[in-house]
Amino acid sequence: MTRSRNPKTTVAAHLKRCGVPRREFLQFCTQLMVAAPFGLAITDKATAEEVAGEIGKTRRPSVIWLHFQDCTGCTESLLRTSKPDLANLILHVISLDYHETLMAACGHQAEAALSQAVKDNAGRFVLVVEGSIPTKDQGIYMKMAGKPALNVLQDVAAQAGAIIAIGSCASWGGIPSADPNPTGAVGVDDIIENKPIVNIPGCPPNPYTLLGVVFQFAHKGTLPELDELHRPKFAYDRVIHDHCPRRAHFDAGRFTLQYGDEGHRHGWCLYKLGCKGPDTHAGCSTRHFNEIPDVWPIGIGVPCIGCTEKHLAFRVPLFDTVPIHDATPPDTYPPVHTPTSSISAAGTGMVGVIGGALGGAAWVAAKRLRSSEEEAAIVEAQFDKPHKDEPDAGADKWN
Ligand code: FSX
Ligand code: SF4
Ligand code: F3S
Repeated sequence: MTRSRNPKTTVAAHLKRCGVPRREFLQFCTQLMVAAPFGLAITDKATAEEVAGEIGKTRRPSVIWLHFQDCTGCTESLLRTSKPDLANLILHVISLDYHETLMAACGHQAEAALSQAVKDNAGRFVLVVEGSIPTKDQGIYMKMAGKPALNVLQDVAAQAGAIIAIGSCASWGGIPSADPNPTGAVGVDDIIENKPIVNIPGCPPNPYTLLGVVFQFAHKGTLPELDELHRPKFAYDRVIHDHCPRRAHFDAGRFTLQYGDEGHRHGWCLYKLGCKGPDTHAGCSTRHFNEIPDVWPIGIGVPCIGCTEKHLAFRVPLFDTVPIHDATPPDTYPPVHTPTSSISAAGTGMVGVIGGALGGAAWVAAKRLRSSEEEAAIVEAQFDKPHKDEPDAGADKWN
């Protein structure tokens, strides 16, 4: 962890002091722009330079990260990038002030670190919650420092500026809440009220969605627009099926029927293996994991299980199919196969006329271009010439 002693340190000042090359920071900003091309105030800029300018002057956001019932996959997806420098950079741009699996401290030292981090950043830190919270039997199925984890969450959340539930477990229970849900596992918003909560479901989710929300909160004090499940719209506004590379096979009716069959080897659609892509809102089909092309479930040949949807993953059996809502049936294709016929003599003549007309139009356009260039030169010359009434007429404007 890279704990900042000065809570007012900006991202740019911290990176500079730590010797992080600006080029790496620009690459990071480019990734953020790709993850959130619209709908996020922090990336709503024309270039990565401008995004870097905005993020650079932001105070490093204080993040306190608590673990509950989880597999640590969300943390892994944040830090197991294919480029070690990037993981290092992420730990520089945010101030990760408490994270059990990344800190050296344990026992009493860890407890002291948590209360110190909360005290130092009260009212402005972002609380990231990973994992579901057990509520059955007064929450005794998970304890932290001798207290039910449920109570630790309530205490820390009361001091937070905003809360992000990272992963499907923290959003609505995830795997631990699968039937029969022995621990009474729930998501954060079933417990905490009167605090802004953003759900970033996915098992695991894309880490850039988290970073985008953290920076928007740190920079503007606002959260991005959310959908009815409190997911940021910029990352969950469309279904996987809309941008799936196997969509052409779906439309053509070419389906994998079992793992390892001919269709599977040819990369055909996985719908009949239970792919939930047509009913799952997420950006996985365009924003892959670990910065490696095709690293996402369907890219490696397994169906989407709908891990970003409350009603799908760990609720609907893996091989069950979902209803198709908005797919374009093949019979509405544009007429790409228009019937062709042999060209008649009259037709050849017509082609000649059309060709001649196009050539003529090009010649006229060239003439127009030439004359407009000439016009531009005349206008330019007039602007360059100082007006006789100007006080500094004739003076060198660039001295
Ligand atoms: Fe695991 Fe996180 Fe899944 Fe859950 O991600 S990847 S089980 S969403 O809480 O660690
Ligand atoms: Fe892709 Fe699944 Fe849709 Fe097939 S059903 S096109 S594999 S998202
Ligand atoms: Fe999850 Fe489906 Fe993406 S299973 S990771 S939403 S492809």
